[in-house]
Amino acid sequence: MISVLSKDECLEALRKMLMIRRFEEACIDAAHENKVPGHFHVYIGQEATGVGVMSTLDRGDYVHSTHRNHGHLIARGADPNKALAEILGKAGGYAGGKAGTLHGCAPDLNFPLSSGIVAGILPIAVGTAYGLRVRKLPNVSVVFFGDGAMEEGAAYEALNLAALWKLPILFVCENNTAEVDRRPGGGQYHAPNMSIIELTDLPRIMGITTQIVDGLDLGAVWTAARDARNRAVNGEGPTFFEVRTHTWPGGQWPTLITGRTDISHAWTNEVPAQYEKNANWFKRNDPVLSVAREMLKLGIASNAEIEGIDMRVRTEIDSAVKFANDSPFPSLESALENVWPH
Ligand SMILES: Cc1ncc(C[n+]2csc(CCOP(=O)(O)OP(=O)(O)O)c2C)c(N)n1
Ligand SMILES: [Mg+2]
Repeated sequence: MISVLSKDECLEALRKMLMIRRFEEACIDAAHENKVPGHFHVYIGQEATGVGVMSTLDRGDYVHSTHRNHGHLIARGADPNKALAEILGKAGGYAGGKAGTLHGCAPDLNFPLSSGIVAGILPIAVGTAYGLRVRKLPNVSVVFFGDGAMEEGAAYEALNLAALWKLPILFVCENNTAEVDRRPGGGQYHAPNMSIIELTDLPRIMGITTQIVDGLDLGAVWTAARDARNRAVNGEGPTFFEVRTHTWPGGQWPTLITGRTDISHAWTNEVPAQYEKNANWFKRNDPVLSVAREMLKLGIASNAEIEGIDMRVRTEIDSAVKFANDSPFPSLESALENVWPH
């Protein structure tokens, strides 16, 4: 329930969620104009997770992500100009255009890196948590990763050490295939090779606190993350969340199969005729529309206020697109900067 947040927190959370949605739509546009080198992964459908978790964090906490990092960056407060420029490989990006989409980062926000290697980021995030412990800092390390990471050995080593040393870390496993049936080994997860039914069973037997959270419910994500952060800074060790969201019908390669988000669908409940076969997405599975509906129902914001937020977000993203397009590609000489001979 969103009512666990104050009115201002709700408005800010919706703004961030819309910012992610509009940012990703801009990335898709850029891809169709052949401006994005390589492929990329959008965060559409998972906005309440990144925003809910990030809203509970302190500036001193550290965030780590995966190949699907755009939403985490924006939720953490990254500058959309620099984030988009980075994705387009431009010099104005956070890493001067060298990191691209797969290694999204915002070092000034304690978001040091993302890893495109499935589960590769978990041991790094555990290292960060260990560093916080050694330095006796009252902060946490947070790591976002997909359900597919649970197939990888690196995930088990990371979970094991975090549990053994009771490290201050939040493992946020984003299962973006909540709609599928669960049968061991039956291809039920996005990455289909798990022999278990519940992803939380594994960390639980290691002694890690676990929770399954509905990724459409911003309030539930926020409450779970706040409690986990409190436990972690009080020395009570890690928490593992499985946050369940529904697969965005845009699929593997982003096409706007559900169209550009029309925020008025939150109150018209309309499913445009051309998207009828994805009606569930509009009615139930889109976290942006769900949160807007919840805010309307509780009287936290009016239609006009929500439209106003969206309008301001769209203006901001339009300038990010201009900034990224205008930014030059990195110079040839910069290829030799930030590299170490060995
Ligand atoms: C070690 C490794 N194996 C395979 C891949 C190729 N790969 C990229 S994304 C992906 C699926 C990951 O699924 P999941 O972790 O659930 O994340 P999602 O894309 O669903 O957010 C795979 C297999 C990779 N990047 N790294
Ligand atoms: Mg997945």
